[in-house]
Amino acid sequence: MPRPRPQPDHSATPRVSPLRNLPVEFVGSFPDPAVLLDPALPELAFVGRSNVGKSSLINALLARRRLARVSGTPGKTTLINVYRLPSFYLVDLPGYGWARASKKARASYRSLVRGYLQNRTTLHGVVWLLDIRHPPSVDDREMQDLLAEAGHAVLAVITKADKLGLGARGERVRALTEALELNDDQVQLVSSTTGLGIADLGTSLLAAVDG
Ligand SMILES: Nc1nc2c(ncn2[C@@H]2O[C@H](COP(=O)(O)OP(=O)(O)OP(=O)(O)O)[C@@H](O)[C@H]2O)c(=O)[nH]1
Ligand SMILES: [Mg+2]
Repeated sequence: MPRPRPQPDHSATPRVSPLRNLPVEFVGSFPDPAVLLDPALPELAFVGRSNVGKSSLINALLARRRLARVSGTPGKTTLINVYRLPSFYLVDLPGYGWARASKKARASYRSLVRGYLQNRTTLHGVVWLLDIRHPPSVDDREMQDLLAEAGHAVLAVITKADKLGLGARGERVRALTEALELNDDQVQLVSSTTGLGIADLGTSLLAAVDG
């Protein structure tokens, strides 16, 4: 039987991220969730399990290849990394759920991320990343509770779409949306590798800091 020919992935046709032409500057890496940023501007925080693709997504949104450090080794980032755009900050929080982390490292992670998400008055929205291939983990559930408690606007971003075929993608997005009790308009599918969804996400982020 002839095998079906691979179809071009039209859904991945890149449009341009509106963040790509904005000047951006790395502000620094901070251990203190109460760090004062000068000037005080709205912040958008990126959270998700280690290796989910946070740093890759920040690079894709800003169209900078190596601004945020992408690591093959999970659990390396234990600090809050801050990037300044003209009218807001992007904040790359350390990833959770690194299996080999020590008890002490986990506790310090928790207090850093909790402290940041619970007390930050300049935080305008949270971008919560989930890998398309995995059901929500125990740590994802803990983050879900923390986000609900903190009451921030949350945009769930499902990452690494390119790892699955088109049919499987739709199914996984539906399953994750349902499992995490999200609204459809809170969910954005992306691939930092192909550019899928990056322009739409950039548009949503700009709206979140402007609104
Ligand atoms: N195929 C594919 N791989 C990706 C994508 N995004 C990230 N990756 C890969 O996933 C791995 C982890 O990516 P990072 O961006 O470092 O993930 P992170 O969430 O910042 O990880 P930590 O900083 O350790 O929490 C790297 O090997 C990336 O190249 C994607 O959209 N598609
Ligand atoms: Mg990272």
